This record gives sequence, C-alpha cells and structure tokens, in this order.
Amino acid sequence: MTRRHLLSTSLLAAASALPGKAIAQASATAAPAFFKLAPLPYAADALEPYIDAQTMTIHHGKHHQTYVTKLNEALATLPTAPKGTPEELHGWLSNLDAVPEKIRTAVRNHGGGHFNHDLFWNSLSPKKSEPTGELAEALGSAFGSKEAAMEEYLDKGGKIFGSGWIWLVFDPKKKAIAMTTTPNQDTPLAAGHVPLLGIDVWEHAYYLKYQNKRADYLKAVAEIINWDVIADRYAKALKS
Ligand code: MN3
Repeated sequence: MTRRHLLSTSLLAAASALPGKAIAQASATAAPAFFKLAPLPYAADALEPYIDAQTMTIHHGKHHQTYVTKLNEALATLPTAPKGTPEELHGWLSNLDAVPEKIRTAVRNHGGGHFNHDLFWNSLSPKKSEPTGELAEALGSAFGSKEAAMEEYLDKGGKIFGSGWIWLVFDPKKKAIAMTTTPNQDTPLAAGHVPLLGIDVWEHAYYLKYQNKRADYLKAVAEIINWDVIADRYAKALKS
C-alpha cells in the first residue's frame, strides 16, 4: 500500500466515523467560527417604532453575520488559530499596523464591522434613560448640556458622506469626551479613543423605514440610547 493510498484510506475511515450531522455542519461552514454572532440583547421588535423589526432582523442576522463570517474566513488563512476573544479583536483594531498584512484589510473592515455592531446593539434599549452622574457632568463640560451634545450628534451624523458611524468617545490623552465620526467600519480604537456610544449611519441601518430621511433616523435612535450602559463605559474608561 502506498503512503498516499494509506492516507486517503485513513481519511475516509475518519470521515465515515463522523455522524452525518457533523459532516453536514462541517461542509456548510467555510471557516472555523473563531468569532461568533451574539444574539440581540432584546427582541427584534423591541425598539419599534424607532427601529422596525425587519430592519433589525436583516441588519443583525445578515449584515452583522456577514462581517463575522468574512472575518473568520480571513483568520482561517493564518498559520496559528486566533483565540477569538473580544480582547484579541480589540487589540488588533487598536493597532492595525501590527496585524499581518494579508489579513489587515479584512480585520479593519469585517473585524471593525463585528466590533462596531456589537457595541451598537448594546448601546440601545427600549427602556428610556438619561445620562446621570459623571457622564452627565462630562457632557456638560464638553458640550454645555446633553441637549447640545445631541445637536452636535445630529449635525455630524447628518454630514457623514457615504457610509460610516457617529461616536461619543472618551479621549484618554485629552481626558475629555468628544463627538467623532469614522468612515466605513473604521473604529475609534484606531485613533486611541474609547468608544462610549456608536450609532450606525450606513443606509442599511435605516433605509427600509426612513428611506433617504437620515435625520429622522438619527433623531429616532436618540430616543432609545441606553444611557446607563454609556455611563458604565465612561466610568470604566476613566478608571483604565
Ligand atoms: Mn450596520
């Protein structure tokens, strides 16, 4: 028996030992699931009427899933398997130059997409809230008031050309919060900023319900911001 024949025979034996379901799953998945799509932290219709259930279902289940799938496909080409932890992704996005060149663009776009959307879903809530404590004070000193901060959010979010994100960030160098934007799926991490709030301004985030009326979408989303989560992120950013 040749070595090649021996190898193919043992592979066949290994394959036939797998239950049918495992084989079907293995062939349906192109790359190992280093990173996985987490379920939404609320029901798909929970943010109605501000964000409709159909947009939510497609945005999370198709768009976000695609970023995860494509990130995993790129990572599968690496000689060593990644850990697939949030900390690892955070590290790559904070220092893209250190990411192997052949996967750098995929990590920036699809890894960024995965990171941004995770933060986005968890920045929203059907339960109404308002900024309190240190966060309310920081909004006051940076913008004058929460209302003024939200005016800047509407203005800057409305002016994004093409696809991108509007962010409330903490800038550790200036020890201050600020409103910034990024194009495509770029993250604030690349600029050394700590993202506190991120709102998706890609058309896929609003077009089914709001069509070209981006300002209406931005105003609606402002009603469902989970300020308790944003305050927690700010408190953690101050400590680190
Ligand atoms: Mn999106």
